[in-house]
Amino acid sequence: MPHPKFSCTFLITNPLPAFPFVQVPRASPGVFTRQTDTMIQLALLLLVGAAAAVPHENGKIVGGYECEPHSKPWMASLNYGYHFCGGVLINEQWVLSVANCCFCFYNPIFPMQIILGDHNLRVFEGTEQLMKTQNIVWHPSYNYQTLDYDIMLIKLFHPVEINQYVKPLPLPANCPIAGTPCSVAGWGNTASGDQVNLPTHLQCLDVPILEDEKCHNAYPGLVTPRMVCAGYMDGGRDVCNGDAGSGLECLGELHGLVSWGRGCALPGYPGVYVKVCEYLPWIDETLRANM
Ligand SMILES: [Ca+2]
Repeated sequence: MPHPKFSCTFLITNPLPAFPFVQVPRASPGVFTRQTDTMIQLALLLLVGAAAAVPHENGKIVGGYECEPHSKPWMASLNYGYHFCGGVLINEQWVLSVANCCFCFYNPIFPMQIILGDHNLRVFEGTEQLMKTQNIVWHPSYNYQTLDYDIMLIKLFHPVEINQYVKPLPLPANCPIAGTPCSVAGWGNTASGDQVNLPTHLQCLDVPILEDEKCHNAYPGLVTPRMVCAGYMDGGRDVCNGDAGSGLECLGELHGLVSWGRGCALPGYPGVYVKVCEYLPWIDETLRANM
């Protein structure tokens, strides 16, 4: 039986999570805010173009480095004229991201675009492919409070042109093993505390997969079998707001998607990622049902 297609207008009837709970989603600080607790307020702010005035959380890829340009050709920017989340190109017409990034409802006048092949967000480099979305499929079990099943698929309006700048990342053959070296990239905030410093150039960070035991100890009762931790227990290096939906690449495969965490780069609180291997049947079914 095909999974139901969830429209983002689903959000209209669902208030934003009443923060604080420990699972702070890592969508852009301009979009997701601890202080704003109703849809209406946030929608109005965005509709009047006041996204920059929305209070922000701390956030970023912390402790990373500028990626070699176009070394992550599957990297997508979910964009409303400003970057707010990441995504991963998994074939010529589909991008995988996290459900907590789905803000397509908020700005019907300027619908979400997907930008591929980018490095410097502010400068046209001739490598970018701007895509409209044809369809967005949330996981039907997505829970915005626990962030379980935090995954969504975006079908692009047209297939991309595959080249050295735009290329899909293969889905994983198996589930990730602790200690595996991985890397993650994003245009999320690079400042800490209450500062905001959105980078123009794509930032990279190398992170190992962590043992499940460490992940559960860091977030007792909050880590489901569909989540995996990656990063460093001593803090200092992590992903953060604006990096949500970015892909965790391990040995040439997509093993995770940036989902949530407590703060960013705090000692004892590593990043929590969607464990992509758990969703292979759903991805397969969804793609086949939406050919
Ligand atoms: Ca650019």
